[in-house]
Amino acid sequence: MLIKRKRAWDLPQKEVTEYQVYKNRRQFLNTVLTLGVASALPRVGLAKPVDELEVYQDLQSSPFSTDEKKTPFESVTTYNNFYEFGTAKEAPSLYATEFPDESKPWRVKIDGECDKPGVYEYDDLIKPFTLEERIYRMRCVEGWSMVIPWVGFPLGDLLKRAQPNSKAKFVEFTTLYDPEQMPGQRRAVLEWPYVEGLRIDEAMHPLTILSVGLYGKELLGQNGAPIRLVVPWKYGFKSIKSIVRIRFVEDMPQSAWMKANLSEYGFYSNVNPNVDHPRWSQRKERRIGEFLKRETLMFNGYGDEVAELYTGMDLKRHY
Ligand SMILES: Nc1nc2c(c(=O)[nH]1)N[C@H]1C(S)=C(S)[C@@H](COP(=O)(O)O)O[C@H]1N2
Ligand SMILES: [Mo]
Repeated sequence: MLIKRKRAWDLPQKEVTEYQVYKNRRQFLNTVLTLGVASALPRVGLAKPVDELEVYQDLQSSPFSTDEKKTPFESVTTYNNFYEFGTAKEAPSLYATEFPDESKPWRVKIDGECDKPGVYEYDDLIKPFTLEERIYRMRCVEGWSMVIPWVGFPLGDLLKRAQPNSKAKFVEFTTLYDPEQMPGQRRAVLEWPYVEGLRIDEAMHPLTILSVGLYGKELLGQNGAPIRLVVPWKYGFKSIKSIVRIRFVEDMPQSAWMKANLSEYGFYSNVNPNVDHPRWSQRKERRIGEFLKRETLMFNGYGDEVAELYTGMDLKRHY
């Protein structure tokens, strides 16, 4: 499944161009940083060269993919929210360049209300699954959106193997806690580690994936390497990055954002143009790279697939 490819000439021309743009920007940033402009800032390393990223071969395509124009690789990898590396959009691409530390094994614990809990090495965790490309819209609660070609597999396939029991009503996800690698965790921006949660039926829904890559290659640190959640009908903050624990629980998990401000960030956080954020409207959004705003779609345009999960629920109350 995975083949290391380091030659740009193996890649389709369009992607080569995107890489070139990306690399030029990296070089620029590295020059700026070497000149000491940002010398007071922690852990500035050289980015893993993009043409050394692992390339996934033979990805299965998916009927869930959109054919909308993809947001360029450069934007997807330099305009990020990953508060563990700082709150500025460019901070993750600047400070996650050596993340995750390859000398430390990445393990994911699966536990809680299930019959087959376990701790898996990253490779063993993903080995059983066929990787697909899923081109999804992503809508951030802040009012911008992208179209991202993820690589991943349905979360439900992994959850089923753990055999959740009848008490498993929710699934809780936890990001790595390691302030040495994640300088943002040295400041109390959120309660660390970042935690998110889904109802079990949301977690089992075929649109919900664990992602291990984008644009056909392994994830960069800034996008939540080596493995992150993607839930395309919910605001982006539900799609928790760099996961180390997946736990089946009976009670609704308290996410990092609920703890930070429950009146602004609820548990469900379904994309909904009719429910405003207390401080701004959610009617419209700016697709990164576009000038005019677009209408925000109910469930981010995935209503045909997911609306039935919420039958009978007042989505203004369960925001
Ligand atoms: N651990 C963790 N996961 C996170 C975040 C974060 O700060 N920490 N930010 C979230 C937000 S607000 C968004 S919009 C998406 C952004 O994903 P991307 O940078 O890969 O586009 O990641 C989400 N997952
Ligand atoms: Mo977000």
